[in-house]
Amino acid sequence: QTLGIIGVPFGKGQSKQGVELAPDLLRENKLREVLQNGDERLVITDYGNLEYAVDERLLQQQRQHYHHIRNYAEFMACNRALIEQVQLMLQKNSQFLTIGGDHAIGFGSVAGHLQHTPNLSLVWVDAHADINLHTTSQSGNIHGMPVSFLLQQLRATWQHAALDEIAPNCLPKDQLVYIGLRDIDPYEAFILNKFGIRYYAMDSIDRVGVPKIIEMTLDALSPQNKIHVSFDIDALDSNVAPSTGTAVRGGLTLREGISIVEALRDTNRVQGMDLVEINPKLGSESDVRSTVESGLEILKSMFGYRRSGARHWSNLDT
Ligand code: DIR
Ligand code: MN
Ligand code: MN
Ligand code: MN
Repeated sequence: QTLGIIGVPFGKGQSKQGVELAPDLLRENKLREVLQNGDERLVITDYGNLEYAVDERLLQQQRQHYHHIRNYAEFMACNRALIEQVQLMLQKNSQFLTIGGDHAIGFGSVAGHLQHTPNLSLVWVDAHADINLHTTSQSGNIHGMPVSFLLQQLRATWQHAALDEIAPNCLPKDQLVYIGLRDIDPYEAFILNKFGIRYYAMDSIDRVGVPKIIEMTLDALSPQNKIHVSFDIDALDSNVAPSTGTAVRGGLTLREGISIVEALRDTNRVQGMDLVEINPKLGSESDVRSTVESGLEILKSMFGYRRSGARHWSNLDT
């Protein structure tokens, strides 16, 4: 069992300062120890924080086609580097963890995963659908758009982004499931419904509960596929994760979040995970502390200690 970790201190997918501090803050708060949990069979390699450089071609794409959304060139440069980094981590490790930064990096993390493992399913745990197009976004913030770069059925809307060059493998819409949604933009609702994308918003969770939601999620995804879990901390209720840029009340309890992650882990098919949108510059000191603690609990449930105390190891190949 080997786990590669990359920090991606990218905050230009939205406009609040602070998300870029999260990777180092989690490290300072014993990220490694939490994941390791005294089990020497887990070998953790921390690759540090991702670096990237913007080039003239991206600036030109931005000027010509994407000037109405913020920081397109930086977004692409960062994700291009992340796509390479994820593939590198998967050549050397059985699993990887990407720590944001804002959710704009969900594009590069999942796209890199898809280039290594084309048969991939994606579970996007979030208050938001993050599926805006450059033509539908009301905010201009790219952290509200990463899913549209990933989906086969939507990437034509990014025709000037050269996606077929940087990430030829993409995700079919039936291999995506959302959990936790409760703040969907009107155009996003249109897209979700038009394409029949599966999403379990908070009202579904209220009606049938997390175990049933997980059962339906796993029924929908190809059983042979590896799984990528992209976890936006704002999926959790703002009382347990207040320090995040777009907190929405009425979210998952910490226990529901842990349940979701444990159940996905128990499939032994999770090969990659993201944890994004923790912003230590928002809220009080105790808000930050509880948000970081909640994030660490979520990560622990995926890679570290189980509440049952059981330690069955997955048979994921390197
Ligand atoms: C909104 C908010 N849908 C947007 N998105 C957020 O800006 O496109 N995503 N906060 O995490
Ligand atoms: Mn998100
Ligand atoms: Mn969100
Ligand atoms: Mn967000």
